[in-house]
Amino acid sequence: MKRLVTKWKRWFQGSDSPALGRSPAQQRTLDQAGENLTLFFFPSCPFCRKVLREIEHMQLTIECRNIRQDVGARDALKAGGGRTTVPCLLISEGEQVQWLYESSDIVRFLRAWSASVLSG
Ligand SMILES: N[C@@H](CCC(=O)N[C@@H](CS)C(=O)NCC(=O)O)C(=O)O
Repeated sequence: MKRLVTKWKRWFQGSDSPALGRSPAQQRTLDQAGENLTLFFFPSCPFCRKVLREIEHMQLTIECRNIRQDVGARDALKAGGGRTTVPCLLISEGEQVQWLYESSDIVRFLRAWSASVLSG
């Protein structure tokens, strides 16, 4: 849902991410790479809001699953990550998955990840 909202907003605003100096092709590359990332969160969590603000600011398209609304998401987080603490970023690279907890680590990862994706 969040992914759709972000895409719709970008379409409505009529451009990709001019403030970030990205071309439409770069934005598409980033959106595609973002399919390997999933954020587990709930809206009233301040640490989650910090990460969501960063995602919005960087105009990333990442699936965000609200564990308070989606029992399947909560169960997936518990089963995969080992606990239900949020925020948690699921990073999938082929067969390998990493469950990254800690909001500051997630923000640091997202900044480095987007720079790396865009640098090819
Ligand atoms: N130091 C962590 C704090 C995360 C945290 O305390 N999250 C709370 C929600 S605001 C939580 O998930 N608590 C429930 C639990 O740990 O199971 C961060 O910066 O991400």
